[in-house]
Amino acid sequence: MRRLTPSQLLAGLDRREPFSPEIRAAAEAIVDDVRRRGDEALLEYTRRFDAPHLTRDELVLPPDAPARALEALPAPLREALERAAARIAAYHRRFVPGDVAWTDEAGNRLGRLVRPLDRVGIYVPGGRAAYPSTVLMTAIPARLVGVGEIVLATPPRPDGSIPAVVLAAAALAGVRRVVRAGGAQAVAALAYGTERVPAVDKIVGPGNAYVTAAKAAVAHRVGIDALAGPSEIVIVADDAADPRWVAADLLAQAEHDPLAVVGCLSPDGALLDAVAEELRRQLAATPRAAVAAAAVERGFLVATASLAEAVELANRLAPEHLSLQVRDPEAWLGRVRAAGAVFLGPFAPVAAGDYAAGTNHVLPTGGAARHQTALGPEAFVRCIPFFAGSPDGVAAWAPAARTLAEAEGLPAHAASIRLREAVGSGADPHP
Ligand code: HSO
Ligand code: ZN
Repeated sequence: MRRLTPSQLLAGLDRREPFSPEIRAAAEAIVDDVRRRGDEALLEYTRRFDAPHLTRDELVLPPDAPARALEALPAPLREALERAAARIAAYHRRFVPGDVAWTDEAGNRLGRLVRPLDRVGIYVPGGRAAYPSTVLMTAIPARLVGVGEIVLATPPRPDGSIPAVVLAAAALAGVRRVVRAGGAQAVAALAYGTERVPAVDKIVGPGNAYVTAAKAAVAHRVGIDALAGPSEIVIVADDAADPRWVAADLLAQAEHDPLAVVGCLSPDGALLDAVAEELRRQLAATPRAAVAAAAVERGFLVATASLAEAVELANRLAPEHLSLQVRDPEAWLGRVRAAGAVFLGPFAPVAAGDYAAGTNHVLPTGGAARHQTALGPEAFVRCIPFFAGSPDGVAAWAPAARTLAEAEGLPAHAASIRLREAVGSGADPHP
């Protein structure tokens, strides 16, 4: 870990672009190709990058595959998925938006309809890891608002298979259509549709740089969630924090990615020393040391003048995960202005939120928490404003609207308004 002062930390914030120009070009070429050649291109790329012997008919799994995987899953794993799913659903249910309508003082009706998206694509990363938790985090909020269909895309393993635990999570979350494809080719198929893959309205879920670049390339056509970068954790700690627990939480984030951003801010220099020592110890013993070491090396320990300064610094970073391991975390919560998600106290490790606390783990990274929100039910709806005027209500809006139309030099606007004013006042609108 690097020891930095607060100003060094802010000056050296090397928040990288989520993808390089080379990756952008490669992803765009794949997107174009899949757009033009459909399943044929999708299959070619899937064979080249993931499963060499996959056939065209295997691109999409039979609709009962998730349910069968769930049936066959060992009970402890099934129960863990069910427990996590129940907690995620219970959390997100509270944020399901609904229609709002009212009548103003003049008798006009106003409001906003909320309608679920028809079809959503969720991208679940593959590679060496399997992320059933990401299936739950993306599909459950979509289901809660009534999305018509969820299409899951995930890269197959070399033998063409999809991990059973991913399929089982899909079944629990109500997903029946699973596409065996990943990378930019999967994003393109979801965005444009192919013979076997239906086009969706929005694509969500984290992926590697190619996936992210492909999402950016199709963003004019479908909705996308945040452009995900490497995982991040910032821990604000005081002398009440246990350095072993702080180090463990830093390491848990570091094992995601050599580029993960991990850091601890504290007014207590002795605590920072202890965290550094613990990290060395735990890193030596952790199975994923090869991945974690790089992130830890680039990580930061920052001594601040006060706890208030540490929290303020965290706001400036707007990290994906903010962990407050301080004496009275709730008292500091009010000062948090920008973070993907906040974890309070020693018994709220970020890993709780990764799986089963209930909060979502698809969170804005790279400082996007300054303007973006964790994935949730709101991400899967359209909000449609409506206005229903009445003759008596015209006086409340028409003079102001007509005056502004005239000021903008739009006489046809003004004329359309005047017709309504004439009825409202009882004068003949067609003299
Ligand atoms: N910490 C990751 C989510 C995750 N962790 C999935 C384990 N599985 C999000 O930054
Ligand atoms: Zn994680």
